[in-house]
Amino acid sequence: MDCLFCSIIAGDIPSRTVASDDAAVAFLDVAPFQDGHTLVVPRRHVPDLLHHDGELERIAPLVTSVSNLLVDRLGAQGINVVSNVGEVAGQSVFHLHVHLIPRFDVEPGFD
Ligand code: DGP
Repeated sequence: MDCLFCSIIAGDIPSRTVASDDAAVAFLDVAPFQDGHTLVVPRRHVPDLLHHDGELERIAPLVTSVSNLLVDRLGAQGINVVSNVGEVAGQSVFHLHVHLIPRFDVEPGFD
C-alpha cells in the first residue's frame, strides 16, 4: 500500500523524530501550525479514528509522554490535541495520526 506515514515510519522518507515506542512514532509536522507541532502515528497502518482497531489505545502512552515533553522542554502552557477524521474534516493523510500543537500564552512571533 502506498502510504506517506508508512514510508516515514519505515525510514524511506526523512522526518524529525521526537520520540517513539513499540506502538507509535512521534515526528515533527512538515507544515507546522506552531513550532513543536508533532504528529503521533501508530506503526501499524489504520486509516483513522473511526477505524483504528485498538491502535488509538496503543498510541495513548506516546501521546501523553510527548505532551509532557512539549510542556517540559518547550514551555508550552497548553496543547491542542486533534485528529482529523475524513476529507471534509481536513484529513489529508489516511493513516491515523494525532496532532499535538503546543500553545503559548504569548505566541512566538506575534508580539
Ligand atoms: P491531516 O491534514 O490532519 O491529515 O494531517 C496531515 C499532516 O501531515 C499535515 O499537518 C502535514 C503533515 N505532513 C504531510 N506530509 C508530510 C511529510 O512528508 N512529512 C511530515 N513530517 N509531515 C507531513
